[in-house]
Amino acid sequence: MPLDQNRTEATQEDRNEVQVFHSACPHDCPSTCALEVERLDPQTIGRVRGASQNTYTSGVICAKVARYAERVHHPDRLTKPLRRIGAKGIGREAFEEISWDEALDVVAANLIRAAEAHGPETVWPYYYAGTMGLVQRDGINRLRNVMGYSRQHSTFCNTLADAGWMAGAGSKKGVDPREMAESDLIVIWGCNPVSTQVNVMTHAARARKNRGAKLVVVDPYVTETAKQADIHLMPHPGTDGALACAVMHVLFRDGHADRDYLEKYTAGYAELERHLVSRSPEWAEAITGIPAGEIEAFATLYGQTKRSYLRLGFGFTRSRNGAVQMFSASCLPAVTGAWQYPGGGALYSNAGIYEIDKTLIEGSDAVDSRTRVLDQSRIGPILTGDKRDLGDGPPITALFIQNTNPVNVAPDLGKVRAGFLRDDLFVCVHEQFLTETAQMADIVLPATTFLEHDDIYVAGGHTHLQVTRAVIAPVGEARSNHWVLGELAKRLGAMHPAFEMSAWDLMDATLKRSGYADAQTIWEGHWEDRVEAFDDAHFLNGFGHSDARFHFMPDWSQIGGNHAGMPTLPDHYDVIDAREDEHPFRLVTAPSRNYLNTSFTETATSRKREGRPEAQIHPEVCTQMGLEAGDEVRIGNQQGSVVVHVRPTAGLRRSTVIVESVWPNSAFVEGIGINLLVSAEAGQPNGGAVFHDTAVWLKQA
Ligand SMILES: Nc1nc2c(c(=O)[nH]1)N[C@H]1C(S)=C(S)[C@@H](COP(=O)(O)OP(=O)(O)OC[C@H]3O[C@@H](n4cnc5c(=O)[nH]c(N)nc54)[C@H](O)[C@@H]3O)O[C@H]1N2
Ligand SMILES: Nc1nc2c(c(=O)[nH]1)N[C@H]1C(S)=C(S)[C@@H](COP(=O)(O)OP(=O)(O)OC[C@H]3O[C@@H](n4cnc5c(=O)[nH]c(N)nc54)[C@H](O)[C@@H]3O)O[C@H]1N2
Ligand code: SF4
Ligand SMILES: [Mo]
Repeated sequence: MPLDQNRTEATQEDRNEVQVFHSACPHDCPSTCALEVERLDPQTIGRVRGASQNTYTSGVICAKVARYAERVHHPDRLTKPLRRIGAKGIGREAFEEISWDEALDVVAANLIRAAEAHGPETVWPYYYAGTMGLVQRDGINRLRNVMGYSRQHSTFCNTLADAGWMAGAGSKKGVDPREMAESDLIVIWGCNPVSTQVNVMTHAARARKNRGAKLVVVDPYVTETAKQADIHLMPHPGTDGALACAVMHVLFRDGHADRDYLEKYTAGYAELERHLVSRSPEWAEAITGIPAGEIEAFATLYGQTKRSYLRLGFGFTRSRNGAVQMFSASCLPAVTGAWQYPGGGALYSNAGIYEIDKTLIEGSDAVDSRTRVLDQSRIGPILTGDKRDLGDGPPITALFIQNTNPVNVAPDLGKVRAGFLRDDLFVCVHEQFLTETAQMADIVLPATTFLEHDDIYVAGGHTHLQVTRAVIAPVGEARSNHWVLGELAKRLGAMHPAFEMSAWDLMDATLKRSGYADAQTIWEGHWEDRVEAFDDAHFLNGFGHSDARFHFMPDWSQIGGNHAGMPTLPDHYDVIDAREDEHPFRLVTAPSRNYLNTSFTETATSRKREGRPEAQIHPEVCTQMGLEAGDEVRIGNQQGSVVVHVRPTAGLRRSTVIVESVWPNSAFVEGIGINLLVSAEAGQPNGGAVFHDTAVWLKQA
């Protein structure tokens, strides 16, 4: 049993026998914090703290995970399998408890029946990153691949950002975030770490304290992160490409470009320099709304500071032009040569450094490349039969869902909801809580949390791989994703060695075949730091492309098929959902601080701190429209309209509206959430949801 082995490392805190266990935060957050979890007894956890020994986490975690006991031991945790006997979407009263055997038999029978009627592609195992553990998150792909079910292009989150970063740098890695402590200028671009990855602020604070480093934030509104900045640049959403070009215009114009570096490490800089001549700060002001003088001042500071660190987030990539936005910003350190210096360069994600062989976990040896691939963000159009997605293939008639809550988080919610309400659709949801997606299910299965199962975690935001074991016994009859997949495999006749293995053995085998130490060894040490040597992390041994250079003229066709019209150099790519007379505002649905996507929307303390869904609107716009704080406002576009309460906020441009997310639909005045307005159109060149790219109108409700 994992618990007995875990006990060997527990430190006896006091005579109450409170024991402290190592764990790692599984939530979909780049910080992947190393945790110390108090166990009060074999069923119960106490406080959760950040591991002080881990030099990235450095003892700091967000408030919502510090009070994780509230979530693990929540009275609304699902503890038994449920069968729906009432209407969809009305809540717990529509369900009755059943046994695990019965539940699994019903699920298997329905998947078999659907596949017999329409072929296996009619089944869509649908998942995302509710847990980031490799075994519990990605194991669903093994069932999919062995059974020939529809494949999934996972596009909720990092597809656009990845495309943009890979275009220039060619490798998904960057400078160790701990090196921020050695920077003189930290630029937090399109992310809000005070809310979304708190540890970035720890390391930025060190640089400010030790070196007097300046902090610049690029964000369309005054976030809690922007409040801490020395300079806050406030672009119209979706215009960062123009900002980046104007900064580079100044860098070349004023002699801040490092020509030796450009010659040695980059390709296309002569074309870039010519192209930038017309991209002046005045040109960018007209597009971004940022005064040319502010752009000049930032560009000069950036150009004069060798140790400049860009922390590039996801926020500015959640837009139709998101890949070009990320690519354009990522060009800056290649122009100044900041990559050469300690504390200099950039980080978007370090996901590329771990090199885990997931063949066993995902059953990638069983993939049939002819099986269709469906875009997860287009679940609304897909469930409502859009031929652009389905072609001549079968409709989706069965969904098996783990680790995601699409009825809240997916774009084009009207279609998502209509799809889930179809009578001919069988839905099984494996969840920790009766989310609004689970409420649409025919069968609901109770899931363990990370404190009740074993797993491996890598991190985009730092360089540690972590191995964890269950700290407490499963709550009620909750079972892990891995266990459920194994039980379904038996009933479906799915054959793969990993279905026969325990999660721990699968972790161990995966680590070994990836060239790591065994699971036990890493678990005993809590983590393995995969930090690269300076020259590798700073790309001084070359960038990721075959010519080892940073590309100012990317080949977008290498990244995705939908590349027509994309600019050949960094630029403002004008394909966003533009403001016009009918839709004079741009809506950004940025993450809220006390929720993590929709996780924690079930906990009372998070809900209390967040209050209710609100639209942040410029006070002058409120006055013009006769809106006061707390009034209801209707926000709409061609997809529909949503009613929320008004919060007048001076910290944004008049044409920007912010609705922090992701709330359950039921929290909104009319029972439908903000993603009703978000388009399911896929960003270029490789897809990606466009959560912050929506032109809207406002009306008094
Ligand atoms: N408006 C708006 N919409 C957005 C975004 C936005 O910024 N604005 N952000 C988008 C982004 S970036 C993302 S990543 C998506 C994320 O959206 P979701 O994928 O829905 O996000 P999570 O809340 O992280 O996780 C979903 C569920 O996983 C469950 N879960 C956690 N661990 C386990 C487990 O071990 N087993 C099982 N079976 N279930 C588990 C949790 O209980 C939770 O309900 O939302 C997107 N939607
Ligand atoms: N508390 C909390 N933490 C989270 C999450 C959460 O929901 N809540 N979600 C988790 C997940 S799944 C993810 S992917 C990460 C996301 O973490 P981030 O990268 O921080 O989040 P984003 O949605 O990408 O938005 C970040 C910021 O981008 C800004 N933004 C939007 N459009 C633009 C633009 O065009 N230009 C610029 N410069 N900025 C823009 C928004 O106003 C917002 O302040 O956070 C994770 N951590
Ligand atoms: S900051 Fe992110 S990784 Fe760290 S505890 Fe909070 S949600 Fe988890
Ligand atoms: Mo995400």
